[in-house]
Amino acid sequence: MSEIHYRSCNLCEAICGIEIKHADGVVLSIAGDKNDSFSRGHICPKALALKDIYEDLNRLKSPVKRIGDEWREISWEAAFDEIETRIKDVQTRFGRNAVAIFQGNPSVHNFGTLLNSGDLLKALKTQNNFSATSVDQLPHHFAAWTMFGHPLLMPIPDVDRTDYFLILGANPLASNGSLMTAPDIINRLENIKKRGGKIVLIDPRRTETARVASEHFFIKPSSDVFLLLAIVNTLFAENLINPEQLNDFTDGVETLREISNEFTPETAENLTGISAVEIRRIAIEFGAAKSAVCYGRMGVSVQKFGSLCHWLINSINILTGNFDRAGGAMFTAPAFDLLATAKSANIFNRWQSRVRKLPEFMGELPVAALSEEIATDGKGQIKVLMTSCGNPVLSTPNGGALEKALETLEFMVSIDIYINETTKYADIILPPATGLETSHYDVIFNLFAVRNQAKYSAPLFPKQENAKYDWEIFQELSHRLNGKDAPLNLVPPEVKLDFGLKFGRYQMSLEELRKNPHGVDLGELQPCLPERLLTEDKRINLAPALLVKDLERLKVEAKETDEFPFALIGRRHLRDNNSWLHNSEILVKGKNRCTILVNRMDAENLGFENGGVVKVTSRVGAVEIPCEISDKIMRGVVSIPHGYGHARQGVRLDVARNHAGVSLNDLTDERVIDELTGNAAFSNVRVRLELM
Ligand SMILES: Nc1nc2c(c(=O)[nH]1)N[C@H]1C(S)=C(S)[C@@H](COP(=O)(O)OP(=O)(O)OC[C@H]3O[C@@H](n4cnc5c(=O)[nH]c(N)nc54)[C@H](O)[C@@H]3O)O[C@H]1N2
Ligand SMILES: Nc1nc2c(c(=O)[nH]1)N[C@H]1C(S)=C(S)[C@@H](COP(=O)(O)OP(=O)(O)OC[C@H]3O[C@@H](n4cnc5c(=O)[nH]c(N)nc54)[C@H](O)[C@@H]3O)O[C@H]1N2
Ligand code: SF4
Ligand SMILES: [Mo]
Repeated sequence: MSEIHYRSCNLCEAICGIEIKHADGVVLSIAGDKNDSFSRGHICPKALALKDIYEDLNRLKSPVKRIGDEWREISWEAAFDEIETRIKDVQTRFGRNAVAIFQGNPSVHNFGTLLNSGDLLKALKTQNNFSATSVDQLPHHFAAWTMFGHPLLMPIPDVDRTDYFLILGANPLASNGSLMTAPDIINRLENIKKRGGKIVLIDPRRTETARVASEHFFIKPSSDVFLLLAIVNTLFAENLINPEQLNDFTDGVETLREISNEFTPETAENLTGISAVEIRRIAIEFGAAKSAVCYGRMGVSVQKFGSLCHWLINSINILTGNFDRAGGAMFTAPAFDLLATAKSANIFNRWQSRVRKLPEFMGELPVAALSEEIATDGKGQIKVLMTSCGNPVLSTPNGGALEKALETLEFMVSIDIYINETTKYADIILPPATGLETSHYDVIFNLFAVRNQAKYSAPLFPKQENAKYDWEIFQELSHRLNGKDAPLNLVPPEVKLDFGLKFGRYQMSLEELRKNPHGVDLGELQPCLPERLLTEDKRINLAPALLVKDLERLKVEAKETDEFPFALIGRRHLRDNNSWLHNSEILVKGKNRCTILVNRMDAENLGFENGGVVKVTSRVGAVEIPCEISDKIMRGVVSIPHGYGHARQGVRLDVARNHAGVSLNDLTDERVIDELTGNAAFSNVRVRLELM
């Protein structure tokens, strides 16, 4: 007899409700849950991979220890004993900072890791704390912290009610929405147009999302800051400034007027490739729309001026009165609120990375500094690395340099389910129970969702005998590193969750959520300012000093040398998920997706043909990759997806090996960053192309 299980898919930020038919421990089918109050039956092909992950023969089920090129299964006790001894030894000899940690993307899709990571960091007491944040959304956090008082207080586009959606550097039709949890995004976007609204997309590639956009404009990679400044300039010039209800608690409008004075649409035209006439029209339509929201994501975050971009995006919403009101950018009111007890604090530049002096933010250092911190001798050098839920060899800039550095570590431990491009360097891998074996509540993405909602999913299958959850591993490691003699008292994340729900604004409980496996809808986003602000003075700062000062960097023109005439950008495909779902046959089958997109005219000039192998060279490395000629990419720009490169020796991913591709991050440059925050600048990596 088959049974039905309802849960949320935890693979991306959309948290779609899924319906799983299963019998005798085997998944029979996975479909969208039509009764999920939020996702309304929507899923994407990746959800099917949950079955593959569960059944994957390459997935580790027991701790393993590397002895030369061999992996030997060891007991949890032996693994923890060795990790404890080795870490404490290095800390004694070289100090706390000699032990570093990197936490990757799936950490935020697992409330067990998320609610326990703080304790592990406290136990490690290291300033060498790295995560995927600094190859992703650090500039969003920086803008939120400087303007609204807390890095997690990020405004979300109210897509369900807006009349004008201006999107920069996001491709929700492939990514399913990011820092905008909006399952079934395609229908939410289509509905904007159905109500007579407009979607305008700015992207160097005519992406999947361009298909639903009313207008698409190519933009030269990394030039968005000039477009945004020109929009602000036009809003002032055309008297479209009207912060309305925000006036009472917003500072800095005049500073923005002065700043934007010199950045006219005419100056932006050459720099961006978008005509002054169009820039002016976009600004005027935005300012005049009944409601409008400007939203930018990865494409404007991972660039040299990422923080400036996110500051200006927020500013455009505020200046036009499209903030904290329906159809604009709004704050959420989640049932479990990570901000419930949050306070404003100085969380920037309290320490710097040792070698390049990159600034700390939120207790973290930029991961662009990781390889040099391992490879450069001296006091404070990293000797031990712990990774959890991450594959930085494939996901951080100049992965090749990191690989070399990992080989020199004294000790490395990875909490991960696979032996992949990064974890193959570990001495010990601790594999947690994952996916369908875990419970799920989204403590992060409900904070960034376009509707308030709450949903808890119980595990579908019990974890295997002797297996441990991520949170159990975290608690054991914290306990041992804290050196406590008392026995370890494991506390499931459900305890914190229940507490947070009960004392939260809706006074819910875990029990109530268990009774509602399709989720509980808590309504549309509501105006909440100034109460929700976390700045000390409860005011919005439209002109934070750190960002205003950073404008000085714009004066230094980027040189496009003849040596590297092309701008390289990344891309995501609906059936990829960063570096780690290529071991699912169902997701990788079909046409090779790891190609370089080259504009048709550029290809003609260079004599490239479809499918021909192209050598791509940057300052840091070279790869050879098949060419895909396209009209959908701007001239002078080429694109390669990230997350591939599985042919490396020693990787145990049998399916992925047959779809290996090359790693984009063998070309990206750890020295090219948003200098204000240290976030990696993956957009506009300079490269040259040669026919092989
Ligand atoms: N050039 C370029 N580089 C990029 C990007 C880009 O656009 N361009 N995107 C960046 C972005 S936005 C991100 S978020 C990063 C992502 O990069 P990373 O943060 O490094 O994460 P993934 O590549 O998703 O790798 C996830 C790892 O977690 C493991 N894992 C999966 N489930 C679990 C689990 O339940 N528990 C544990 N412990 N481990 C698990 C997988 O086996 C895998 O090793 O990549 C970044 N890198
Ligand atoms: N299918 C799938 N879904 C995913 C992921 C995945 O790997 N696969 N990853 C998840 C993660 S970790 C994240 S962070 C999100 C990311 O979510 P999104 O940001 O929506 O996804 P991207 O595809 O990276 O979109 C970035 C867009 O910016 C464009 N771009 C590049 N450079 C520039 C520039 O200089 N200016 C402008 N205006 N645009 C530029 C790119 O062409 C691309 O279309 O997706 C999440 N969802
Ligand atoms: S969009 Fe796909 S991967 Fe993301 S949560 Fe929904 S089903 Fe899962
Ligand atoms: Mo990400």
